[in-house]
Amino acid sequence: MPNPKSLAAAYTLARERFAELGVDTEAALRQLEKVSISLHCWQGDDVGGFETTGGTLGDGLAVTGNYPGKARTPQELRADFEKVLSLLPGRHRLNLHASYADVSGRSLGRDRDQLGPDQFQEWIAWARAQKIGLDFNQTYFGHPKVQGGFTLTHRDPAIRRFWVEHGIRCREVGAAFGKALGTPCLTNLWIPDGMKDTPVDRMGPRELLLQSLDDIFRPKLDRTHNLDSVEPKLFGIGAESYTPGSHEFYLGYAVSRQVLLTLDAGHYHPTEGIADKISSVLCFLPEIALHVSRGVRWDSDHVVTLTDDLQAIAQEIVWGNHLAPVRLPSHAGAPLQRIRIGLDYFDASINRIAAWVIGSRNMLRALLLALLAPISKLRDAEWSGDYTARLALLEEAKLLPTGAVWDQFCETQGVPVAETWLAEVQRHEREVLSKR
Ligand code: RNT
Ligand code: ZN
Repeated sequence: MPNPKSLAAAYTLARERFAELGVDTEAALRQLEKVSISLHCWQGDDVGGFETTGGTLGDGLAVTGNYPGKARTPQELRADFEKVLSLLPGRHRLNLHASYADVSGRSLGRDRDQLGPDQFQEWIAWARAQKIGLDFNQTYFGHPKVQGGFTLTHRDPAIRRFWVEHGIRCREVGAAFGKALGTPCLTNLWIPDGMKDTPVDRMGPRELLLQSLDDIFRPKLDRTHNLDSVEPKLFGIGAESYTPGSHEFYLGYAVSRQVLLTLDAGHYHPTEGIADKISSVLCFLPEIALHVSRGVRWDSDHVVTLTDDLQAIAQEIVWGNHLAPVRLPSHAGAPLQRIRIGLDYFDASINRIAAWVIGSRNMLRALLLALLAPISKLRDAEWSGDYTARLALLEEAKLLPTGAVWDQFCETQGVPVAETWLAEVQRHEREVLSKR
């Protein structure tokens, strides 16, 4: 257990040190406190969901590991998530998938093309009680109608229609979430469609996808309730050679239709990061979303760790001034949250609650590191062409006492400081998870 007196002393010294560099740690913590990350429900049960349609995971997604104690019901998943929230500073959101419809009763027998807000009433009531917002995703995997790996690009119009209906129904669910909870729901669309080997027709499936998407987005919904997003991916398991929904495809789609684009850190070639894409895309789109993930060798969706890639993403968000909502001259009305941060990974080889907590705390820590960087000095150096000073300061900043500021943040937010959250997760594992 860290000694509270030492923590307080460490923070005082850290605050002084940062002040010497022109950085106000108190202001940084006030900004960090307002950050709301959309936490992915699917870390809690290995992307299983609660349907009974007979599909199994696959379709480009793979979860490895069989650590005991996974959530088997909506009740267990909600309880686990509450535990996660209790270990994180700040107020965050939950990101649901359509396959997590709460089927206790009413919705039995409803297929994905018939879902509606009714199948999510328990989630809405719970989110309201927790005072958190919900985000949503269409589920285009783990279902018998994902045939040959095709959904919205299937050659059979009846299959495409089924999935178009699903797309529309989910947008309606998203709007119901947003309306009920008073915070817009991001409804994010990703499909697994693709080909294992070299196609001879690359255009055909893309034309079908374009048509299907236009059909899905045709019904106009109130943007204060629902925001639509599309998520590109360059490859997947069993789709190594061709993906109709590539980056260029969806970039063009998002810009021309003014929907959001979701950049997933694992969806590009292994050395290609998403950090540098953010400012490019924001020149053409008012708002985007992120799926912060960690691919190891491929889009393996490992728990987010405090890597250079993660820090580069956080720096773009913070140094680009995208942490808080802003008013854009081109957009009248309410200020826009230009970047919505979400997490996307699933590790079943370790305690799933710990996996959630580690990744979420790392996202916050990466933001804190960026908030505490001596950015005005760095900008001065860059703008005056002094790249020696820029490099020197960037490297010196890496060992500044950020940890003491993070501990202070956890302490004042009333959540476990430093590694002490782990003991709580271990206790919970002994008392709850191990009995499942
Ligand atoms: C898949 C996409 C997608 C999913 C989730 C479950 O490659 O990243 O976002 O991970 O929707
Ligand atoms: Zn993703």
